Amino acid sequence: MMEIGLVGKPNVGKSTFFEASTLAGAEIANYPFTTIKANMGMAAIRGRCPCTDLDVICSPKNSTCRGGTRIIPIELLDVAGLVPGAHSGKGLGNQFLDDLRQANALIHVVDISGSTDEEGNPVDRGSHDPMGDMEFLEREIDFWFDNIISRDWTKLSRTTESMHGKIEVGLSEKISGLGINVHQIFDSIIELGLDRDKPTKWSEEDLFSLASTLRKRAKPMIIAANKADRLDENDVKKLPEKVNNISIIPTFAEAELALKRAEHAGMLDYLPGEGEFKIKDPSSLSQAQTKGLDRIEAILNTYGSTNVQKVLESATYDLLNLIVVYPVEDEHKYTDHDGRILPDAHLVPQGSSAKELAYKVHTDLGDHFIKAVDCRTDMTIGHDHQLKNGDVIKIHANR
Ligand SMILES: Nc1nc2c(ncn2[C@@H]2O[C@H](COP(=O)(O)OP(=O)(O)O)[C@@H](O)[C@H]2O)c(=O)[nH]1
Ligand SMILES: [Mg+2]
Repeated sequence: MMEIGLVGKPNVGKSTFFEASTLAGAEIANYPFTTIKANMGMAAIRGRCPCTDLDVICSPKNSTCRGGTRIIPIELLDVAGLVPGAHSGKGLGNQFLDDLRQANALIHVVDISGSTDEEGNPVDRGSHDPMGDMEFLEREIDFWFDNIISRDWTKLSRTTESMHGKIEVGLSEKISGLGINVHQIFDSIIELGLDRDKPTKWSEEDLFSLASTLRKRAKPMIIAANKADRLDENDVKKLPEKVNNISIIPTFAEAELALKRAEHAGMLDYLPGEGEFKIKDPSSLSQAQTKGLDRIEAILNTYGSTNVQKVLESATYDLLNLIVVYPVEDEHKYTDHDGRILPDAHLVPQGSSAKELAYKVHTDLGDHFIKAVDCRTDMTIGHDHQLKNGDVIKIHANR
């Protein structure tokens, strides 16, 4: 399953974002290092369910459907706060960084209101420049990658050179588990213009550049500019769309969590990502609750949503370029062998072929792939046909 890591210094709202997205019990408190152990939970992204177009009533298995919107689970990891120096162990930093090995993408949660210093201690609003946090975090993760790559580098580079081996292969074995494949390593080496035949000649700076390049490929990042409610509307609107090619989305994690909790308690109807909610029984609310919900309503009216869902979906669809496809066994009824209609939603990289989908469903199905059928059009498609978002696919295999 796809995994996204929430990273950032302490006290920026990671656990709030996490709980709002998962409604699990991550601790929320106003001091650093509340979250000592990495916390994994199930969040969800939305996709358009084919049931509407195909005019069927679906019976999903690995996901759910709410009125034609498919809710697809993803894993979310709440990593404890990282401080400058984390890669060298400061604040238990390298333990926390190791939690990110499996992550496909990172959400960097920043306190955009500037009311936490670089260690995460509360300070006057606006007295800390959040732009500095963006740089430090990337650098920490680069250093973490660099530490892993540089460990026993002399040995690896010498052995590879003397055996006329491929350095990208040796490296990929060395850093297996970081979610980087041999092609990405090869491409990065070429991009940096490093001599593949002479890895013993690579300098420390070369290795650091390689670490940084690999990190950007393996752990693409999006910024949640959180606590945006503590900024003036004009300042929020003035936020750049990107910094160093990293997208920035203002978020209101606290408001999202309040809505989720109220929804959970049966006080209101609210669908994550939507720009409105409906209070079930206004007369049952306390004055404080009414006031709180009024504030949240003002946020939704101004910004369209709390943007928590938007960040998760942007990470999935824009950053990782994934699409959702629906493999089925019966191409006319769109069912699996149990008769469930449109059972599974699979997230696959844009450009994936029908055969790659077959492998994702089951190794056997990939090994014995003959052809596939696009169930929406009834057209036969070959093994290298590129899938589109929302495709419903029947795979024919030799058994
Ligand atoms: N104003 C405001 N405060 C927030 C927001 N998100 C989180 N907080 C507060 O920031 C503090 C730290 O949040 P927490 O989630 O524990 O941060 P973490 O250390 O990064 O996990 C808590 O007091 C939260 O209520 C937000 O969107 N707006
Ligand atoms: Mg936390």
